[in-house]
Amino acid sequence: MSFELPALPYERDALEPHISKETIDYHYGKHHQAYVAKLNAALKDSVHATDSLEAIVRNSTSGLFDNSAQVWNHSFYWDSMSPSGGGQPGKLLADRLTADFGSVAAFIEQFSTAALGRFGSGWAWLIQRPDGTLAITTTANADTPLIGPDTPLLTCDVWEHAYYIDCRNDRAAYLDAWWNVVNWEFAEANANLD
Ligand code: MN3
Repeated sequence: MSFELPALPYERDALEPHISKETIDYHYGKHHQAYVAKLNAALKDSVHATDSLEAIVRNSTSGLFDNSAQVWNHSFYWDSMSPSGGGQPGKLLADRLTADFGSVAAFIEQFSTAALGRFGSGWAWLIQRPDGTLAITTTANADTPLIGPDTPLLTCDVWEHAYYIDCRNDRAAYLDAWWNVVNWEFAEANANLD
């Protein structure tokens, strides 16, 4: 079994002017594609060769983990953005963000601070703890909450390849742009807000 690059959930220019088509051409068309190719190469003759992507992420190490997790993380990242994103979350999610962070604005500020503070390459996440509370975390390199007890709701890629075309080295400017395309509906759909 081999994996294919999953389809983008929108056209490559759909996030403009916030995320450029050129960024998507490289980030999706080159970087994500390369993780898929390296995953398939690493799976040859592996005991994980017939496993699902999630199972490989949860049960592998080293290169197999790095590439499978990066394939999964990137698909989750594309879904974390939408051409109709940005603005304010729906009431259900807004109420929970307000309960756990003080306000939606406070959540956005805390998430941005965490994303800015992630040293080197990695990811910022909104997660739901097993007790139901929402929390912000960051992971390094390919690391992902998928391997732990928390449920990932939303992610922002803070590897430099996510923003160097549009923003050069300015991660803060990328984050400012990112909130204009954040997919609140995806985050809410991933959460259990009963
Ligand atoms: Mn990336």
